[in-house]
Amino acid sequence: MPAKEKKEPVIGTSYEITWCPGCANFMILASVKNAIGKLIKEGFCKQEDFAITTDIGCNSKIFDYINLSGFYGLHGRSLPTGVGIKFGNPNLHVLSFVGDGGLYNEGIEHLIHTCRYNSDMTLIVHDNQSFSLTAGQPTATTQQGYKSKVEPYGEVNRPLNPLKLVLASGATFVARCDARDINHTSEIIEKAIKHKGFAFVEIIQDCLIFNTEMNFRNKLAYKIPDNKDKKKAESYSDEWNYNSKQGKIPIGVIYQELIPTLEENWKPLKELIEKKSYWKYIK
Ligand SMILES: Cc1ncc(C[n+]2csc(CCOP(=O)(O)OP(=O)(O)O)c2C)c(N)n1
Repeated sequence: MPAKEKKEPVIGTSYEITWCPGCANFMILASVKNAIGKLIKEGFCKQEDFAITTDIGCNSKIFDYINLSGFYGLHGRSLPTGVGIKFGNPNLHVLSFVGDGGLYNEGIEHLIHTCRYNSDMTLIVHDNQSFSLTAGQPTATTQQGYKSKVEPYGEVNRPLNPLKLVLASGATFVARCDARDINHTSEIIEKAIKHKGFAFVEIIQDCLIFNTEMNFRNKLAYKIPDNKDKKKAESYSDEWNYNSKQGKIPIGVIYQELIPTLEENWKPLKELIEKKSYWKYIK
């Protein structure tokens, strides 16, 4: 008898991709598809065990290009939508996608609280340091001096350092990747999905149309070994302030710790995990 052939999981879709030609989102899509495909093939979980949520923006078009169930949400609300899915079925592996504008401006409160909750899910941030879909307004991670139609004299405010924010807010997995390095990004996404708790993965990406002066930050990037020391994580986070194209940008797992998750701490959800079940309508 011929050995039963294992069907390859189909992670992509046949929808026309409408990102600009050469956009770094293509690379992020490839990394995500590689990571999910590998996890399914190695038996970590099935395709139907994943759910995705997105925001609004160039990044969020990814919703149409990944063959997974999910919810295409509102601007700034990808994370609470993901947490909501976890409350409905804590056994799902939820991946939330968002841009720097959606996360660090519109929805920053959700970031702080989800870190604090330690919900067992993965957040993938497409950080191009600009509100790109709406023509390049500055976000909270945009460098000072960036000139756009809304700020012809240049951005006046200092950028936020999101890594320091999530560490201070209690994130249990903090990673940074460079979109151009598809294999490395894929490995980090895999680790993030396997992490028990809230995994924050920031992907630095170029935008070919807006805020182009920050492109090629990958030249400053260097890989670090997985780190579990909080003090070291803080010092990695301090190495780059999002404001300059000088210095070095550490990429890799900046911090990881294991503590009980929101779902484990909340009795009814823990019971659903134990029963491998979800809320059902009871008459
Ligand atoms: C509440 C709300 N505010 C503003 C908008 C308009 N809007 C749609 S997409 C977008 C920019 C998204 O930028 P970002 O989140 O950085 O993602 P990118 O397009 O760069 O991937 C904005 C401001 C909106 N749809 N909803």
